Amino acid sequence: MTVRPLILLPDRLLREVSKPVERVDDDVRKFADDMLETMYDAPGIGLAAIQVGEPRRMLVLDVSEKEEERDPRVFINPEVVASSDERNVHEEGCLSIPDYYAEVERPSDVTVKYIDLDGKEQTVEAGGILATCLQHEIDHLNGVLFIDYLSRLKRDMVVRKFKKLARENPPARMVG
Ligand code: GNR
Ligand code: NI
Repeated sequence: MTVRPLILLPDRLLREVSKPVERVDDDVRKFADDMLETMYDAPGIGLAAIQVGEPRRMLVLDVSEKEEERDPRVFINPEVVASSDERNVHEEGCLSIPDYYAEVERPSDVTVKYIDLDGKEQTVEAGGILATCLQHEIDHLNGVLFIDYLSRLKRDMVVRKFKKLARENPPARMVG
């Protein structure tokens, strides 16, 4: 297992629409392991593949309350097939937008269809933080970020701040 570097705003990769996983093989399972290790290392409660630079429709999450009782979950080709009219507001953050948090309103409950690591189709009915996190991650697979739900003023302020940070700290490059 390997912790992979995180892609940060304003990297354009975060705006890519990820591609469906064609078959669940050892490469996919190994990549899911790397994603989980990267998520726990960060630490975060969810991670989409594009956040480590791979435009595949895969996400991992662990919304367990206690750190000792890990509950790693992997969702391949996930799709929201139903969402509640009821909405709730939750404070969100994103590993690709470090140290910025804002309230986002989303459907409180969603039904998500996905493929598991055995290649089997599954359905989960999610509420609470699981529903919020699944929607946040599935948005990443479509190139959507939580700041897209904020006012244009707030979003532009965040994007400008991260552009400035990127100018001041250009990414280290491999040499040789
Ligand atoms: O670690 C994370 N916490 C979080 C909190 C509220 C709503 C969504 C999230 S997901 C985030 C990790 C991340 O950026 N996943 O894409
Ligand atoms: Ni995120």
